[in-house]
Amino acid sequence: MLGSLKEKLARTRDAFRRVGDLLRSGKRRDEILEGLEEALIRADVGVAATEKIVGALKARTGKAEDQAGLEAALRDELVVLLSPANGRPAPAAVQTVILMVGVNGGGKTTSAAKLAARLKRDGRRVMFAAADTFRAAAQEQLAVWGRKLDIPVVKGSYGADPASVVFDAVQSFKAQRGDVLLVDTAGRIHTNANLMAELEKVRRVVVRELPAARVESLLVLDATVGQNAVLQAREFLKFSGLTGIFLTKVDGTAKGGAAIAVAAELGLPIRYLGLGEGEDDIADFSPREFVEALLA
Ligand SMILES: Nc1nc2c(ncn2[C@@H]2O[C@H](COP(=O)(O)OP(=O)(O)OP(=O)(O)O)[C@@H](O)[C@H]2O)c(=O)[nH]1
Ligand SMILES: [Mg+2]
Repeated sequence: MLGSLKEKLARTRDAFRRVGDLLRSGKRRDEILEGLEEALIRADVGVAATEKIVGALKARTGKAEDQAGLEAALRDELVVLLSPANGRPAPAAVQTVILMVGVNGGGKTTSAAKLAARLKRDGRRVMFAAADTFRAAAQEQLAVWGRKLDIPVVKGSYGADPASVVFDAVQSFKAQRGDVLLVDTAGRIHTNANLMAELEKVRRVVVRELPAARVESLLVLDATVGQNAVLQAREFLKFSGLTGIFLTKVDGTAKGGAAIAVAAELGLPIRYLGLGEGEDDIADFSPREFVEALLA
């Protein structure tokens, strides 16, 4: 896994090359810390997270810190920022519902398909709810994945209330004793406030109809937009149910450093990485592995 992650992260690794070069430059500690600040910001780590990192390095490494010590400390700080405390361990439950939320084009539908393919391979009974009724083609896109992966899809009509589609999907899920229901939602409706209200309504239906189920909401964020991912995510923090992040399109972007900004500023754990357009292009996110791959 680490090998292929390193390959997929090639462009982000390039963006971090200056960080590694600086640490091994033989410069004075003060100079290194100063250069590090600029190098991290350029690598899309974001100003707030960079300040935390440099501040922590100043506080935790002694004046006489050798360079190897500084590099190890940087790795540790990155791992800490990538491991926010509110990543709740998922309680065991008979059934799980996963809501995919996020702005349009971020990768919600594709990421739902990736999770579904993997769960199915693990022997779980998986179903899709096509609750993106705002865009005419959206339900069909999920239906195409459903046919490809041989996974049932509950659809509604174009323009239907997403909560009603989810209600129907939940009934079918209960009747068929499914294990995991993946709910694809709209990335855009008329206003953001409406979208958040709509997501709350969808979640209320799930919680009411499946009180014993584990309900997760994954915020799907596109890594290629860099720091804008943080801005997009802030809007979705108004939705109460978020449990984690699915960071997509990490392959081929130099902006993967945004993962650090996203986790640090939103306080939400990154759970999965999207590494391509195919159903197998998914990796569980491990902060330590990610940092090792970046700075290897
Ligand atoms: N390279 C790459 N492309 C991805 C990844 N995830 C999704 N994509 C592509 O990004 C585009 C948008 O993905 P969708 O899954 O349709 O995004 P969405 O969030 O469902 O979009 P809307 O339904 O319009 O809101 C598609 O062309 C996907 O193939 C990824 O991890 N890597
Ligand atoms: Mg979609």
